[in-house]
Amino acid sequence: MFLGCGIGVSKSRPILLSSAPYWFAHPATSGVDKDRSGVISDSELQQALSNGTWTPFNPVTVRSIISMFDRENKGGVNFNEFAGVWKYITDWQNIFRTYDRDNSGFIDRNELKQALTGFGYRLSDQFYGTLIEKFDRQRKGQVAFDDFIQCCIVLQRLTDVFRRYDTDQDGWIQVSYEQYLSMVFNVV
Ligand SMILES: [Ca+2]
Ligand SMILES: [Ca+2]
Repeated sequence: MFLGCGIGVSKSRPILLSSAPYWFAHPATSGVDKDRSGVISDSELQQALSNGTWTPFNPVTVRSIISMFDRENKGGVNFNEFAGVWKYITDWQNIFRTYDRDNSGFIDRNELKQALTGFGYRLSDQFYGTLIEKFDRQRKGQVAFDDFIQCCIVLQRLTDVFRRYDTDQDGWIQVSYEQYLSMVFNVV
């Protein structure tokens, strides 16, 4: 999925263009750290990633991923943290390929259902329609690699917050207005 290394890229699928050990050793020399600051910024990571189409990688997803690994809140990741970013994205790539059963480069509604069911979610068919509608940035009725990651991140965060309140785990919670606002602020 990394671009910019002079190797061809598939039009329809995210392709890993560089071997991991090289990146672990020297993201700078491979061109990700464009300004050679020692920190990979959002825009540098975004430029290094491909969602398998010719559109830019979802900036919201890039921000989510950077913030997960940016321990000092410096607005980017250092080379050590980048190793974690690399593994995280590679893991997602493997998951994406596993569930993109028809190799279309997109996750359709059925594939999304398979994936999320595999992760342990129990959601109605109607809600899968809602998810596709929310995360399908390219308006294709299915989600690309970056939007699939985003969908899973948001769903996971919302579920974690819900679970904190659902102490008896019956799938129902009763919250006050301010509790509700706090729940949402935890995610947005
Ligand atoms: Ca940089
Ligand atoms: Ca597919």
